[in-house]
Amino acid sequence: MKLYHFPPSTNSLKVRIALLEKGLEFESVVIDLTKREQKDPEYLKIHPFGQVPALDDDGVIVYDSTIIIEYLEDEYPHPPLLPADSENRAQARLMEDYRDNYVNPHFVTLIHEHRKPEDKRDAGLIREAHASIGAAFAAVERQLQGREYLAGSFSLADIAYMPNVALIERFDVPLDPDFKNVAAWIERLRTRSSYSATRN
Ligand SMILES: N[C@@H](CCC(=O)N[C@@H](CS)C(=O)NCC(=O)O)C(=O)O
Repeated sequence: MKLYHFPPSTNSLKVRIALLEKGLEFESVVIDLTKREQKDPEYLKIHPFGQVPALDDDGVIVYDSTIIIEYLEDEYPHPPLLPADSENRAQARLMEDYRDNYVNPHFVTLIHEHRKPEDKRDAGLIREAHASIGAAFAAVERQLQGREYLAGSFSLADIAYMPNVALIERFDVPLDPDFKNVAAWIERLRTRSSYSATRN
């Protein structure tokens, strides 16, 4: 199995964490986004939209982080990373979708700003991203009420947030101290051995 990825990319990291949780080995092919390698004609044969991540599983090409981790779940069902019942599976997918559309984009802003020298960063954009992340996590706080993980048991939904959780720490993103469920969940996520992938 070959993973085409860029280590600082949150969507790439989401797939790496899923591979670790599944205990699957893979060959790493780094596509350097800072050199626009994602738009190389050869790579566009793998990922037609020129993005990371993409997976080549013995000739089966899959792209888009959410679709890749669903593929992994279908193809390598043990250990299971989706709940057994339809209601919680839907909850997991809804929370993944929420992360992809309403959480991760604000982290992409932060990644771009933090890549610049400190005096060139747009403080206004960073403030706005912090505020949007804070607001987005209010929904995560509600989802975690009475649950240890987003869909009950640990699932693909939690994996989707792990790269973002690591960036909260790295970029000092302030979260409302009243988000007690989120704080406890973050501690749970940090104890998983797959979380170590966020450190390299
Ligand atoms: N929906 C896609 C989004 C992929 C995506 O936005 N990848 C970013 C890195 S996290 C990328 O390749 N950016 C470079 C580009 O779009 O040219 C997924 O989940 O895989």
